[in-house]
Amino acid sequence: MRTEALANKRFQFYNMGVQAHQHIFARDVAYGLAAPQKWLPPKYFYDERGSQLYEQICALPEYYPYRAEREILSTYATQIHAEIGHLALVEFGSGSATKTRHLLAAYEWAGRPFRYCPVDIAREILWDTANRLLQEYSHVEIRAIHADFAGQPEVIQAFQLEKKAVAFFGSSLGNFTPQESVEFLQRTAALLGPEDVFLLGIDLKKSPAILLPAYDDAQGVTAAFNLNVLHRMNRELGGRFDPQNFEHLVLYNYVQGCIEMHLRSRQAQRVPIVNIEQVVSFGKDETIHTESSFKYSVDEVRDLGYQANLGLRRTWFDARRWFLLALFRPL
Ligand code: AVJ
Repeated sequence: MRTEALANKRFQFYNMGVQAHQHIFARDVAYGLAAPQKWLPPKYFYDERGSQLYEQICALPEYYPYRAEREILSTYATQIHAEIGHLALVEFGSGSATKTRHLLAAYEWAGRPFRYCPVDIAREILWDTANRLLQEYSHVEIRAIHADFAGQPEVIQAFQLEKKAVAFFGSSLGNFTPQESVEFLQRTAALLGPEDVFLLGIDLKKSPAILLPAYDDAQGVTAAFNLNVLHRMNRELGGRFDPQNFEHLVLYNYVQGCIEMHLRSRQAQRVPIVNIEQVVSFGKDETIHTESSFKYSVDEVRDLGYQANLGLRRTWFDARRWFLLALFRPL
């Protein structure tokens, strides 16, 4: 871990395990593309271009989850802040923190110093966002961690916080399988003290007539977001993918209760990836499964919590009840 020495006393930036990223990306690609159902971890969407595309997705008319959660955070910021009680706010997958701002504003209005501790895999966005927040909020003190927290929520121990509220917004938990979600929550719960809280923003089950367009928008931004991972493999791993030879595919998996995104090969083709000394063969219509986005019911969310020794204490919804913000406390 390296802490960058910065003049600003209100700001600390930690880099954790970032040097190894390229090596891990190569390993994950080699492993995923050798499987019978080819797949890639969705976290690799978020290079600089991918992060920008995700911001664009959030502005799409079809992509309701972002606005639904923002509605909840803006409508109930004061209530949520009162419930949390000015604890240091740790956020997994903070991104540009635009929704979180509503909650941070409630902290700021309290007129007392507070600590915001964002954790994200996208370095540029994390850095820029932290700097912007420092300018906007005079009472905020920021400690940021650049890390891949997915398999290791323990990275937040670097913050050395006695009491904290840990937030996981944006329905990002939905990218984990239910089994991975329970494990992530268990390991996160193990980091919580008796007075700490866990805040989870999660997308709820609803008709595929609403879900499918949210992941297959008319402007093709989500398609570009999906295809961007091919560009990333070309750039970072010497891949020879022609993105024109793949198409964006979205389906709702009723059995598992998740949206699935795939990249479908338009033709039979062989694609070299130089840096991993592999040639990947595709049949016509064969897919790479690039993302699952699990949708939950309120009961399923409560049950997820129980399995991790977290008790559901408060729920907040948007007006359409499409999205849930859940507050848990250790049991
Ligand atoms: C960032 C995980 C919330 O699953 O809705 C958006 C990512 N993928 N459009 C989601 C995403 C395609 C998103 N999360």
